Order: sequence, then C-alpha cells, then structure tokens
Amino acid sequence: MKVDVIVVYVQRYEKGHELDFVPPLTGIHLAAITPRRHRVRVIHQQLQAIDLDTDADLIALSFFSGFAPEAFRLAGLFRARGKRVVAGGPHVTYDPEGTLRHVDSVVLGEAESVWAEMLDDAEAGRLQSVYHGSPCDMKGLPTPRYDLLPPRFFVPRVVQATRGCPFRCSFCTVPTLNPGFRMRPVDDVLADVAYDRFPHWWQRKVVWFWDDNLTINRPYIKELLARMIPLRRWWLTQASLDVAKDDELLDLMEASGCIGIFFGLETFTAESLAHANKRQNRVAWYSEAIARLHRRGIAVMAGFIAGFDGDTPDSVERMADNLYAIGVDVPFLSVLTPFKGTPLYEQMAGDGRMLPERGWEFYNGYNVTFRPRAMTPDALLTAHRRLWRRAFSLPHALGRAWRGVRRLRAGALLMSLCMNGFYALKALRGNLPADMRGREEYSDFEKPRHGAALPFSGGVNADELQSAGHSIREAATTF
Ligand code: B12
Ligand code: SF4
Repeated sequence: MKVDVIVVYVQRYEKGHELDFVPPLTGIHLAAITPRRHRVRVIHQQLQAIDLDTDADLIALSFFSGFAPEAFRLAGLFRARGKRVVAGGPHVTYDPEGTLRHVDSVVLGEAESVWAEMLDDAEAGRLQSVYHGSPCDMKGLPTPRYDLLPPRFFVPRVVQATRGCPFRCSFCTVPTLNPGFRMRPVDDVLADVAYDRFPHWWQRKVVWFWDDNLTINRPYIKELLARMIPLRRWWLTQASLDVAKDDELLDLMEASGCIGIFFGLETFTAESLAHANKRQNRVAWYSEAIARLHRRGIAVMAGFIAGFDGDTPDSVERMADNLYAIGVDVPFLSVLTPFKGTPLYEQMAGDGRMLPERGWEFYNGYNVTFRPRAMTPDALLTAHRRLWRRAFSLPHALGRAWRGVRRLRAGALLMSLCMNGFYALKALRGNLPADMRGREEYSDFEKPRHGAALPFSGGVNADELQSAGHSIREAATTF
C-alpha cells in the first residue's frame, strides 16, 4: 500500500519563517515504524507543497490543536478525491469525536502498538474508526527516516530517548499523553546519535533531543551521556531545573558536548507559578541555575508563558527585562493555551472561561482562547506582542549574543547567535506571531465544543505506570 504521512502546519508568523530550523520527529518516526512492504512518503507542510493528486492509497495526518482546521480542510479535499484519511497526535487523542467528523479513522495515544494493524486493516478495506494505542515499551524503536526529510531543515537529526515527565504542570498534556517515564535502551539511542548521512558538518555534529524531560532519571542519563562522549556530538534538550544541582551530571553534560538546555521557567510571579502547578520551579533559583550552566559553557533556552491568573499586562511586558536580567540566552514566549486533556482546560472550561467563538486555529500558542483573570483577551494579546517585540529588540538580542561570546562554548554560541539572529530579524521585519483574528480561511469550520474534557486513559498499564512513577519520584527528590 502507498501511504503519505502529512505533518500539517499553519504559519504561526505574519510573514512566514526566514529559516526552517529543526524538523518534527513524528513523521519520520511513523515512517520508520511502517512495515517495509508499504511505500511511505513524509510531507512536512511547513516547507513542502501538498500533492492532492498523489497516488497514495492512504493519507495519514499528524497535527497539533492549532493546526486542526488545516488538517480538516486537507482531509475534506483528499476524501473528495476518494482517498481514505487517518489521523493521530495530541489533538486527536483528546478530541476524537471532533476529528472523526472529518477523517475515516483515528489513533488515540501512541501509535506503535496499532500502526501496523491500522495499515493492514486499511489495505483489507476494514478500517475501524478508533484504534487505542497503548504506551510503547520503547524497546527496539528504529532510527527515524532522516533520509525522507527535505534538505532545507537546518538541524535535521532529532532524536527521542525517553517519553514522559514526572511533573504535573497545569497546562501540559504530557502526563496523560505519554504516561509514566519510559526509556529507550541506550544502544538504540546511540544508533540514532551516530547516524551521520547528512551533507553538512553541523548536521552531522548536532543532535536535538525532542524529549519531554530527558535528564530526570539520573542513572539512565548518566549512562547515555558517558557513552556519547566518544561520538563528539553537540547536543540540546529540554530538562527541569534540578539538573543545575547535580555536579556529576553537569560534568557529563559538558564532556558529552551539551550546548543548550531548554527550561520551562514560564513566569516570574509566585501566584502564576502556582497557577501553572510548577512546583519544581523557584523564581529565586533561576539566576543561579542559569549561571551554573553558563559555567560549563552551556546555553540556556527558556520558555515563558503569558496569561496565568497572577498576570497583568504590566507583569507580562516586564518579563522581557526579567528574563534578560537572569541571563537567559534564547527566550521562547507563548500565550497560555488551555489544551484539552490538561487540568488547566478542566478549570477554564469548568469556570466557563473558554472563548466559544475562537476556533482551533487560535490554539497555536500565540493567540488567546480564554478569558484571563486580570485583563481582557485583547489586552493579553497586546501585552504578549509587546513582550515579544521588546525581548527580540536589537538591544536585547545583541546583548544576549554579546554575553554569549564571553560565556558560551563554541557550539552553544553558534546556536545562540543563530536563534537570536532569527528572532531579531523577525522583529526588525515586523514578522510577529500571527494574530488569528485577522485570518478568514478557517472561519467556516465548526468551533470547539467546550465542556467536561475527557482525559485520555486508553491502554495505560497501571502496574507499569506505578513502577515508573516510583522510580521517577526518587529521581525528582534530588531537586
Ligand atoms: C518536541 C516538541 C516540540 C518541538 C517540535 C515541534 C514539532 N513540530 O514536532 C518544538 C519545541 C518546536 C515544539 C513547539 C511547539 N509545541 Co510542542 N511538543 C514537543 C513534545 C515535547 C514532543 C513531541 C514529539 O516529537 N514526540 C515524539 C513523537 C514520536 O511522538 P508524537 O509526536 O506524540 O507522535 C506519536 C503519537 O502522538 C502518535 N501520532 C502522532 N501523529 C500521528 C499521526 C497518525 C496518522 C498516527 C496514526 C499517529 C500519530 O503516534 C506517534 C508515535 O507514538 C510534545 C510533548 C509530547 N510528549 O508529545 C510537545 C507538544 C506536542 N507541543 C505542544 C505545543 C502546544 C507546542 C507549541 C504550540 C508551543 C508554543 N506555545 O509555541 C509549539 C508549536 C510549534 C510548531 N511549529 O509546531 C503540545 C501540543 C498540544 C496540542 N493539543 O496541540 C504538546 C503535546 C505539549 C503540551 N503542552 O501538552 N514542540
Ligand atoms: S515539566 Fe514540562 S513536560 Fe513535564 S509536565 Fe511540566 S510542562 Fe509538561
């Protein structure tokens, strides 16, 4: 059978991207787990045209909530041409009913346990409407099909070593989407890290781990990093602040070529941290944690979110100066978004605070979908855009780059220069995050139905969860 996997995308900036940095892992992973007898292609809509006249027998769509209307539009076009369309991913998992109004079949949760069966069923003409994926044991997962990526991605080697995270931030679906904390065998991960059939030296050099919280299980990460040292890579990932307290881990990170760590710092006020349920963060600890990474030459990328109940327009705008003051090298600035499947959604929907007229295209991390507590939705959007402009203004971006010259190791500096340059160029060109209020193309789609959400629990193995949770709790007490 011929399968086209489409990783759906809707531009999140007014004028598009100047450079396509890092690809999603999902499409090339799905391709890798597709049995060899099928022909599979992966299309990244972010930079590839969609071929509606494809000869594929099955169209497989992957998408986040913010891209759902585009996925549904594509599904309609393909089905009108007689194609069968299936879908999966975080949005589908938490809104299967809404998705099934547009596609033939959905996978809820992780696909590994059901993907081959779904393909067999599609081939035999007996596609079921729902497949419940169970959390995968992570053993024997193949290397992603990097060979199927379009060459334009700057850093193509994305790797996943673990799934899950022990924390319970109110706005995050990870605890239910990827339950427990599961690790791939180190040898399997090293095979991906060693893959080097890329044309440019930096593409062979850099490894971007797309994990939820790579460093939380200390014995595992220490073994992985010790064995990565001989490969002489530069690597980046997402982690929680506890890494900064573990000198042995920091030594290994430095020795194995760590150039960047992403921390979800989210906010500077205690009230907003409480709303985020970010118990693992302490504002007073931010500067010191960042300084400890800088002492190893490692760059700190940090995520901040505007719109928690403790936020005001003023506190949102002030984040630009605060994050500069604590030494962040590359900031990522989002608008709080209550995704289905999160405690935040339960709270907002329960309190009648979701904005019913806002379609899924608003759920892209850069628009407002709910009524904030201390300001209007429009005031939150305005404050976020002011924050964004100030944080990526030339003085801030150049200041961060210059500080990097003195603090960061070569790979970290290169990364910081590229990313600060990327965002500063956007700010200079007025290429701001897109305001979906001005977009008409999806206005005809039905709006999200808000109400009691269904936390996804299909196929979770309680014993597995409990044992994973136990070991995670032990690791987390190091913080
Ligand atoms: C890596 C990552 C990123 C990376 C890469 C993004 C990308 N385009 O892939 C970066 C940092 C850029 C990023 C950005 C954002 N992200 Co992000 N990200 C993740 C993360 C941590 C891992 C995703 C991943 O690669 N997993 C590994 C792959 C192999 O698994 P997977 O994608 O889940 O796919 C599996 C199943 O879902 C399923 N599946 C998926 N698609 C399909 C399709 C078919 C047909 C089938 C059968 C199965 C299937 O099968 C796969 C194998 O099991 C997840 C958290 C998580 N645990 O999922 C959040 C997550 C996906 N991100 C999220 C969000 C909100 C964002 C942002 C909007 C944040 C923001 N405020 O800006 C942006 C959007 C940027 C963009 N351009 O798309 C949300 C999505 C929630 C939702 N309902 O939409 C998640 C779930 C985290 C959360 N907060 O809950 N993200
Ligand atoms: S620490 Fe990150 S991955 Fe873990 S629950 Fe919080 S936001 Fe999600």
